[in-house]
Amino acid sequence: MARRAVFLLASALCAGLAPFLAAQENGPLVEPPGPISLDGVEVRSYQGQDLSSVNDFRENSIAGVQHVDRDRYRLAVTGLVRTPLALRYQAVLDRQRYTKVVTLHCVEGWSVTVLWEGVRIADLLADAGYDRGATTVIFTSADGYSTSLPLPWIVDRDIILASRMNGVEVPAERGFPFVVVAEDRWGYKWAKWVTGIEVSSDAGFRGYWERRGFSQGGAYPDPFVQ
Ligand SMILES: Nc1nc2c(c(=O)[nH]1)N[C@H]1C(S)=C(S)[C@@H](COP(=O)(O)O)O[C@H]1N2
Ligand SMILES: [Mo]
Repeated sequence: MARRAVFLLASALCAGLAPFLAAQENGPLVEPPGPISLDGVEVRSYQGQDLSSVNDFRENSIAGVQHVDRDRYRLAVTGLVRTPLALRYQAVLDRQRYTKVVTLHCVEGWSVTVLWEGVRIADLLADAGYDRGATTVIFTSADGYSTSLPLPWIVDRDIILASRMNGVEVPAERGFPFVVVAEDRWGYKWAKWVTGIEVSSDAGFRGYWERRGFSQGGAYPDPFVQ
């Protein structure tokens, strides 16, 4: 009796395992991951305009791709402000959002046109209570990168800090969690992996590439070497 029970149990187990064993023989059950995992379907045209792909950029960052932990992330808004801020990722996302189609031109000669979505930097600065006499905003990043842009220009042009591109979350390769959409400025003004926004009166501040000879204003298509 006991032997029969063991036999039945063993048969049942084998029958149960059979489909899994068969699947194993037919190859892996999971598709191999693509080059960049996106959380949705990328938008490739918007209001009749063709968009580039999130993958059309050339990754040439100063210290390679940064992987920022979304739970531990804080966006610091500091400098000439009444109340310095340290905003969680979600706290930034929860604000009023804006979209724009903007082209990034890298000094290497390539460009990408993308539908960007994010928050107005001016809104973040207003929350911190910035000094109206300040001239400059300095951006700092997880990889030690830095660059600056004129404060009045950021306010007047509704410059955004983007968390989505072509309808998907900005991937690590493109600057997760936030990238500055510095329209009409060369690509080196588009800080990726932004961790700090500092309000300053140092209009002559020179960031990573500016210290290495790139123009401080960075206006496109003006010459970028001074
Ligand atoms: N933090 C950080 N942001 C950065 C850079 C960088 O090296 N580090 N490179 C800049 C340059 S030169 C360009 S053209 C754009 C786009 O770079 P990508 O093609 O490497 O994404 O990001 C800009 N922002
Ligand atoms: Mo660039």
